Amino acid sequence: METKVISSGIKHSRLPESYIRPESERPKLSEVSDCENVPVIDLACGDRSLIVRQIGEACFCFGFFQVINHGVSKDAVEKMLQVAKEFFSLPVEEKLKLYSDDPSKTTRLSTSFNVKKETVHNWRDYLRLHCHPLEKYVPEWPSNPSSFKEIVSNYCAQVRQLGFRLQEAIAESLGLDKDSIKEVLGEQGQHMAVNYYPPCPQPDLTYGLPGHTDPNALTILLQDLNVSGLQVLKDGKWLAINPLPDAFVINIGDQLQALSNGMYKSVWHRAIVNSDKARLSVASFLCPCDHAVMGAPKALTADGSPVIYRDFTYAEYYKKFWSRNLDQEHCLELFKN
Ligand SMILES: O=C(O)CCC(=O)C(=O)O
Repeated sequence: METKVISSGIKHSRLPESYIRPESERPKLSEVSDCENVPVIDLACGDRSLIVRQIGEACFCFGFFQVINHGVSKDAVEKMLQVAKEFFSLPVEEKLKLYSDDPSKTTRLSTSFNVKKETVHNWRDYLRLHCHPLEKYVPEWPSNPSSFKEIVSNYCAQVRQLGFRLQEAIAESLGLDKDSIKEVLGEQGQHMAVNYYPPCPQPDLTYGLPGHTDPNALTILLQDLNVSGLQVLKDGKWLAINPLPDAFVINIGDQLQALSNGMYKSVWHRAIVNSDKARLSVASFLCPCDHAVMGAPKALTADGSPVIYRDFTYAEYYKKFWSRNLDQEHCLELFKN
């Protein structure tokens, strides 16, 4: 029986045709090496200027970094991963009650990326939730597992605070006032993608998620400790980011690239799948409010540097992003001056 999702318990011995990438677009896994120098930043090191400097260097050179001693409790993280596993282990009929391929729905289980737009699918199911304000969205979240709402709300609230601390340090690293980025982004939305990548019969022919950048401001990614799969593009080469205990991977999103006038890179990243283990990741996205206007702060162009992107609202950007396929040209290119 065909189902709409791939976490259906059905074992595939061959990759279905609709997931097979053309030869030139395949992940070429034998050419990927481990990233040996991932910036790992200790947020509790007690030296604020060191943290700001390390974050600035990481955003400039990599567009991503990992943080440890980040203030999100171990208990919250462990419970988040556990309840996510329990959700994806539910009978497929139960999960399908939440299924939708409409990106405008604020709570939905879906598969691949944008099934109605794409020509080749990705080996991923995901639960996508809007998370702020919690009291607005929690009532529509899954009530099975019964602990889901409480565990995920607690995790979201802690991750949000971490995101704000990082945005302050990022602003300072650009030589701006610490609150300036938060002020531009307004009352930030928060979304979560709980990604589930079942074992895949032919991982070299497909992706969990193909190379993309994130359309939001900042992404806080929790990786399953036991299974790697995240890769980032650095100097034209894909590098594997192996999970580090008690760490989050932080990605600069497209909006911070625009706000930094292109100085900080919205990093290209992708998720690959493997043949014997399911993998889970939890991405939390901080998003500007809809009417926030993205434009380089005057302080960054006062020396006569060209303004790279035209002013646009986040609502305009987000609509454009979801009207396209994930592996097209970078959406930010469409907003260049
Ligand atoms: O699963 C991962 O490691 C990456 C997830 C991701 O890039 C996303 O959810 O946008």
